[in-house]
Amino acid sequence: KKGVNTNDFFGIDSLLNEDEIQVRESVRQWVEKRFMPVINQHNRDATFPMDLVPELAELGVFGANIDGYDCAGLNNVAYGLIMQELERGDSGLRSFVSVQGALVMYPILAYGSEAQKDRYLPKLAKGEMIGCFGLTEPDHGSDPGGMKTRAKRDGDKWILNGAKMWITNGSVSDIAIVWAKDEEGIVRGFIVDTKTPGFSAPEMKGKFSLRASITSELVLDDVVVPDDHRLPNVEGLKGPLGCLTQARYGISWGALGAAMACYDSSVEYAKTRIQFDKPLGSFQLVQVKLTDMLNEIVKGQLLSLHLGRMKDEGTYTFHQVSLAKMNNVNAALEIARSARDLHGANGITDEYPVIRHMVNLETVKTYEGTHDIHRLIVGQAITGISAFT
Ligand code: TGC
Ligand code: FAD
Repeated sequence: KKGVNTNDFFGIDSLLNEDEIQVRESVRQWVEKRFMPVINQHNRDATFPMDLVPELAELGVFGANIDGYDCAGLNNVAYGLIMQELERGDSGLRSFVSVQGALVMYPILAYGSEAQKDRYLPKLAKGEMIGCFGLTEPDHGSDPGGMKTRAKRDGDKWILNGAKMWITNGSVSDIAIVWAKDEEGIVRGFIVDTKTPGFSAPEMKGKFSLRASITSELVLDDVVVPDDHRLPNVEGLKGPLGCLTQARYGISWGALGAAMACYDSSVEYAKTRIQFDKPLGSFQLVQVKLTDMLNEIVKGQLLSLHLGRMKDEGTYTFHQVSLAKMNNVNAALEIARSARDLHGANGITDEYPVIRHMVNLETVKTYEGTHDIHRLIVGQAITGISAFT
């Protein structure tokens, strides 16, 4: 007997327009054809396939929800579907694209001068320039407001000193968006050319998660930055936090892509792996596992889709984004763990994608605000009381 097609179990495609579906399919096909054949080797070697950057740019995925500046100008649902399909491949691939778009292009678009937008956005869209986002520090992760990195004004220049840690793409970037406090303690954003003397970005080694992604420290030792490289239109912590809202939105979709890859592999495995003379999928406990996976995927899709529509209308809040990131990443991690279990011993090898997604999702649960930080952000929305101060 055949089961029903669970690719779109809840008919959610009927809520998407043709353009959205087409974008999703073209990115899915690209990931399948160009990325899947190389991901295992990159994951083993702890490298990112930089040679694919021009093709990603050609696909239009960098800053895809930005209008103008050679960007694709897609709506936020199409953008989310891109994140989903990239992370169906690997969280490191989605990370590369979401840092470039949500954490580098977005702050330039939202807080930059016209000259900065003209100078950087088209090159970032075409992948001719790569950027990173430096907020986290060795001693300040969940509490970026405590950052120690300093920017001291010196005429029409600023002198930056400090260190950032866990910075995606730091070692392969041409520019870094660096957040630092000025002498009055006001957080400001700077576009730092990574070739500037005093700037270095040593790669961090030894990761067991997000291996196919470059993670670096940023060291700033008397780095001189002209004032026209400061982002003029924002000050305070809401600057970097506003960027995180963009990236967290994309992650809420992306995590579902990783979950779908684990679910698809599990369905196939359950149908073909025979134990006790029967396919695994005939056992009730295994069916329940598959049902729980599909259940969470469908709920997460509806959450992100509605959030995307509200984002397009401009009616969403960052608390809603926190809830979606929190829920979908947690669900994806549970799905990946369950899928790993269902694959038995095979589930610990990279012949199947599940263990790679599972360990990647441990990072996704931590970065862009940990699961518990998002619970507290929502808790603050509920009670009106901050658990942080
Ligand atoms: P708090 O007083 O709550 O807020 C300061 C100001 O910011 C505003 N705000 C936001 N604005 C936009 N979006 C958000 N998500 C915002 N959250 C807060 C807030 O309204 C306030 O504005 P104003 O006008 O009153 O000044 O600040 P707090 O210090 O108490 O913050 C606490 C907390 C926990 C919410 C915040 O610091 C936080 O989110 N912590 C988590 C840190 C984090 O997510 N770091 C991520 C680093 S980047 C990264 O991980 C990239 S991974 C990329 C990849 O590879 O994909
Ligand atoms: P901590 O803040 O030390 O948290 C440790 C634990 O304590 C967590 O469980 C947390 O939930 C809990 N905790 C903390 N505060 C509270 C509280 N008030 N109440 C209850 N529990 C609490 N950052 C960037 O700026 N740019 C990047 O590109 C970037 N890329 C990353 C890539 C990778 C692979 C990783 C792993 C991280 C990356 N990060 C990046 C950093 C990431 O955002 C931080 O790791 C994250 O914000 C958490 O900070 P932390 O690791 O210092 O953990």
